[in-house]
Amino acid sequence: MKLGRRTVLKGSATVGGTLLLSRAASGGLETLVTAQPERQAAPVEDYVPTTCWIGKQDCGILARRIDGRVVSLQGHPQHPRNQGRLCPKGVAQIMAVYDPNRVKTPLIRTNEKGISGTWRQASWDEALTLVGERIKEVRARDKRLLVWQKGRSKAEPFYDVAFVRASGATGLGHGAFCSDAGYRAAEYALGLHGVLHPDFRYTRYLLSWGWNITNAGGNKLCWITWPQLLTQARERGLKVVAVDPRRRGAGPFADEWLPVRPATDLALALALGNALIAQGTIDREYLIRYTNSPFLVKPDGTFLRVDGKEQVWNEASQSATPPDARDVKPALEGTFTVAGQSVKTAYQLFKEHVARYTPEWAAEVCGVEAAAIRRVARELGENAQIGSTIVVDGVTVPYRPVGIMAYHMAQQELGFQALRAMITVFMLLGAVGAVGGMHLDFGWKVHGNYKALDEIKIKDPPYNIVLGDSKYFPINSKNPALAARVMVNPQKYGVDYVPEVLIVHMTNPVIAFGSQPDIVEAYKKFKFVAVIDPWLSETADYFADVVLPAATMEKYEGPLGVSDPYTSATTLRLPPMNPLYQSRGDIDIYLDLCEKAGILYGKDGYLDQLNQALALKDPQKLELNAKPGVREILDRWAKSNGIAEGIAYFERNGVQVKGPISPKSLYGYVTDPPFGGVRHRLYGESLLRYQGEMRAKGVEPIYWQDYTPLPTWRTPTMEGSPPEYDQYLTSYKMVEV
Ligand SMILES: Nc1nc2c(c(=O)[nH]1)N[C@H]1C(S)=C(S)[C@@H](COP(=O)(O)OP(=O)(O)OC[C@H]3O[C@@H](n4cnc5c(=O)[nH]c(N)nc54)[C@H](O)[C@@H]3O)O[C@H]1N2
Ligand SMILES: Nc1nc2c(c(=O)[nH]1)N[C@H]1C(S)=C(S)[C@@H](COP(=O)(O)OP(=O)(O)OC[C@H]3O[C@@H](n4cnc5c(=O)[nH]c(N)nc54)[C@H](O)[C@@H]3O)O[C@H]1N2
Ligand code: SF4
Ligand SMILES: [Mo]
Repeated sequence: MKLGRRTVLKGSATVGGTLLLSRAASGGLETLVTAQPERQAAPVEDYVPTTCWIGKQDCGILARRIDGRVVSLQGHPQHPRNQGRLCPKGVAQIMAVYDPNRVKTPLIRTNEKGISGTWRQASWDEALTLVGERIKEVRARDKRLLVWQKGRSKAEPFYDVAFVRASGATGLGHGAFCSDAGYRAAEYALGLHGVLHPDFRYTRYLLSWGWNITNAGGNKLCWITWPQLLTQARERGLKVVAVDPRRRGAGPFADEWLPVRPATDLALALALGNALIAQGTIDREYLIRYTNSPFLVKPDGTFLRVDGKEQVWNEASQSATPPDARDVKPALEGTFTVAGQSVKTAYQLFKEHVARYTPEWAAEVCGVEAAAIRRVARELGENAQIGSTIVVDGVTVPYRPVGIMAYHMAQQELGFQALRAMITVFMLLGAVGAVGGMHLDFGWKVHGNYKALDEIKIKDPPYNIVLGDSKYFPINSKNPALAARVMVNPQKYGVDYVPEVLIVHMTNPVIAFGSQPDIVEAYKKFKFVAVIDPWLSETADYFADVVLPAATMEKYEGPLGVSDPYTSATTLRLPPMNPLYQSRGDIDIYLDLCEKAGILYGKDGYLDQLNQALALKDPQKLELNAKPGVREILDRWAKSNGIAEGIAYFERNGVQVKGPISPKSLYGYVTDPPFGGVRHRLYGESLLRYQGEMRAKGVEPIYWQDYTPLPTWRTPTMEGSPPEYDQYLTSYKMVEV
């Protein structure tokens, strides 16, 4: 069979940085490459850009089409996150797109809930009217009765922000089962929203701490980007130490394996801190200037304050002064007497605290030999080259080429404190935000939680279903399983209502969230459940009253930030063909659902919220009394962001690569002001305050025991299991799923 001329091929893929791509009529989009006359009879082959839909990091895709139908997928060469590659899952998603078991029309349940469903097909109008009416009815009584449960969000402004605000629903996420404890630890300690990754371009020594290198994600991303950067770093001589109960995840990419006993990572991190101090590889300058290490702490564990200001011991004047006093020379360690009371620096307390966590002690707890812990500490200390600097793109930055990748380490009972302890190791080395050091996000942006998590006002009941600001979980990640427990027994937690209507978006809580019995019991209590999903997930099968079939990759979605650590970029998901069967794009569904629920138009309606969430500027703002199409909204977003061509730019190019990220936003030491102007918290004074308030309010130790100002080891609850439970169950992702 004669195929049409390929419009995009190696070598001819770009013209002046622009891809030549055609969109045939079936996509409803303009054809940019005119077909040759002789091709008209032959099948037309072309490539259109879109974005991976099945994964987490929105890799760029060129969808190869024949006569407008997608036949295979390949990586977008200019996309910073995948640079022309796709992972096995990315290539194979075409099987999911054409899966005959997709839900093909809206479904309405015909049997009772709590068992596998029987269904009748419905029109979109009937299904959306039903869901819209239930939303309208429940909101009129009490907005708290409406819950929106999401999984991954592929268009936060449309879903998490605008829909939640317009509807007043309580929004629940899945992060509590992923890495939210790590996010909270990092936000609290350093002010950044992320968990931990290395500066791969410069790092020379990496702790791959519970990173499943050959199969899964690491911090924030899905798969391809980190392994690409890792292999390049290996070629430059990077040494990798894997800390994992399992060896296979790191495969051939690790030089050394520390087989840690599951859920003892906190103990190991504390012992590394102990060894670093013992061997003296401590970045005193960083600790004094940029952390609360020199702050003076009173015997009750709170900071010494004068006129509300924390104090340091000024070695120049031999007196307590504010940390920002002129010519101050703060002491890092020591015990001093101020106004008749004995005070210690926070670092002194840390040093005394970790003195008990020797490598020998940790060896007993984690099963890693003391000598190996000491060796790793020594190698960290040597490689960190404390005091050194390097020039990157003309900017002089401290150079500490020791890094860590840790993400799912948050997924354990002591996850919050384990991550704090890992962060502390790199604080001691001065590697936070250094060249080659420990990084957390793509750019050095201080998150609102740095302040918010330090200023929580613990309230008395009644509480909301996620127990936000409660005496039970002051630091709170809106855990859906906790909400489920609360729904099953609201009185126990001081909650005076039970939600009635649930919308489930892109998540399968019955399978993905623990504990399953709690989720199942709670879901039985919802009077009405609508599930938006391309498939009949277990959650839909057992609990949906209505299933709204979402399209897979064949839809508009975004905007999506697709920067890698060194390159800033944005993209959109574009439909390479029309939605299959009667499925529809999620955003289309929300627009119609809001209309049916009476929350689309007018002030504070969904369109008004979209204007704010997408930061649309005049003249691109949406009219508040007319329903736009999704393509039009994204077109306005693009124009509002200075892309004169609008969405057509993305339809041609797939991705907007804005260019390299400047060292001044990448490296915390040299941002203006350094580290965004916040002091890193070695010592968590507010955690101690929360503990005190929780105890005063009479809650049981299980709630407050881990609110300690310094990360503190305790034996995990599972160790108290009856002796016949003599195995550990650990989990990990697999590349093929
Ligand atoms: N192919 C594929 N890729 C994915 C995903 C997917 O489903 N499939 N999911 C994406 C998502 S949502 C995420 S969050 C990321 C996650 O990606 P990763 O952060 O790499 O997480 P896991 O695969 O869970 O791997 C965690 C590693 O921790 C080890 N481990 C288990 N228990 C312990 C312990 O107690 N201590 C230590 N030190 N190690 C332990 C496991 O053996 C495993 O090697 O992957 C993303 N990428
Ligand atoms: N058993 C188990 N539990 C886990 C994990 C695990 O590996 N195993 N990993 C944990 C982690 S790290 C995470 S992040 C969470 C993830 O858990 P979830 O957030 O529940 O994610 P998934 O299980 O991937 O479920 C996604 C659902 O969304 C549907 N879906 C897919 N694409 C779309 C779409 O475009 N639109 C809509 N509306 N729906 C779509 C899928 O059909 C599926 O039913 O689970 C956590 N819990
Ligand atoms: S790494 Fe993730 S986003 Fe990228 S192609 Fe694979 S599944 Fe898709
Ligand atoms: Mo995750």
